[in-house]
Amino acid sequence: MLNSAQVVTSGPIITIERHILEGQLAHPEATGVLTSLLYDIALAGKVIASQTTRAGLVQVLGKAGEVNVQGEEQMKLDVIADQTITRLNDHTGRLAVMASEEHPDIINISANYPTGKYVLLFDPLDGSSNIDYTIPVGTIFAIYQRQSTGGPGVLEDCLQPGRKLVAAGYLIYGSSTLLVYSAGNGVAGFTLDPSVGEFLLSHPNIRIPENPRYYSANQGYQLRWSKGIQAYTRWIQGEDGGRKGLSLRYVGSLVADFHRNLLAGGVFYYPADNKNPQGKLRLQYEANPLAFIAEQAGGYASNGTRPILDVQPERLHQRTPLFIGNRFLVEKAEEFIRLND
Ligand code: P6P
Repeated sequence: MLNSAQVVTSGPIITIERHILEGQLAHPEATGVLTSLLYDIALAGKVIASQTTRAGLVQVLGKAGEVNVQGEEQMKLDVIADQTITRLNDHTGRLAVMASEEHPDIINISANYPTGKYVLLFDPLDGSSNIDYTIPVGTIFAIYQRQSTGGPGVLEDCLQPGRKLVAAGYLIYGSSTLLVYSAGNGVAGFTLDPSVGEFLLSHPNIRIPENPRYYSANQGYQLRWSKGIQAYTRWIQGEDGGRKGLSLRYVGSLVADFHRNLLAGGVFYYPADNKNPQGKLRLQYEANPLAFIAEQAGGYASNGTRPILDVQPERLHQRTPLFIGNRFLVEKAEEFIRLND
C-alpha cells in the first residue's frame, strides 16, 4: 500500500499546469518559460504514454534495427520517444540546446528557430530492454540554465554539475502514467487520467519515508563487486544481526526501481564492477536528475565516494556508479567502500 500521506484521496483537483503555474508565482522574477518547458515535457509524456500503453497493439515491439551511442540496440519505442521529445522542443524558443541519451552529440536548435535560456537533457525511454515484457519503463529529464551567452548552446551547457539543476523529474509508463518533478521546492507526482488527457496531482510533497523497506541491486553481478559492496550487501540483508534486513526488489528498470524506493523507502545501487569499471548508469541522463529528486525528497545520492550532484561532468555520456535512496543507507555504502576498498 502506498503511504496514505503521499496519495491525494480528497480535496481540490489540481492539474500539473496549475501546479507549475502556482510554483511560478513563488518566483516573481519568473518569465513563465520554465513553466512552459515543463508543460512541453508533460505533453511529450502523454504522447509517449499513448504508444507504450499500446506497444503490443501497434507493432512497435522489437528492435528498430539501429544501435545507439551506448552500443545498445534501439527499441522502436526508444526512437519514438526520442523523436517526440526532440520535435516538441526544437522550435519553441525555450532552449539553447538539448542532449539525449540516444544521440552521440548535443542537439542544436535549428537556425530557423530562436534559442532560449534553458538546456534540456533527457533519457527518452529508460529501461527500454523491458518493453517486450510489459515491465514499466520511463523518461528522465534534467533542466539547466544555459551558461554560454547568446547564439546556439554549446557542449559546456550540457556538462554542468547536478547542483546547477533548475528542475528535473521522470515519467513512469506502467500500471498508470505518473510524472514526478521538482523545480527546487520539493517533489510532486501527477497521475495521467487518460479519459481527459490531464496529469492530476496524486502525490503532493513526496518525502522518502524514514523507515526503508527495500533494497534494489542486480545481485547476479555480486561476484564482480568490490569487497566493500559485498559487505554492504550482507549488512543490508541484516547480517550484523542487529537489524531487520530489507526486502530485495529489482525490476531492472531504473525509473521503476527508484520510484518504488522513493515512495516506500529504500536504496538502489548499481556499483562499478570489473565489467563496468565506471559504472553502467549515465551521470547526465539518469544519475543527476534522480539525485536532484532524491535530495529534494529528503534522500541522498552518491557515486560511492561523494555526492552525485557535486561531480563535474567531463563527457556527455559519462557513466557513474550510483547509490540512491535513504540518506543513512547511502552513507553506509560510502562507509563500507571507504573502510574496505
Ligand atoms: P542490468 C536499463 O537498461 C538500465 O539502464 C536501467 O534502467 C536499469 O536500472 C539498469 O540498466 C539495469 O541494468 O545490468 O541490471 O540489466
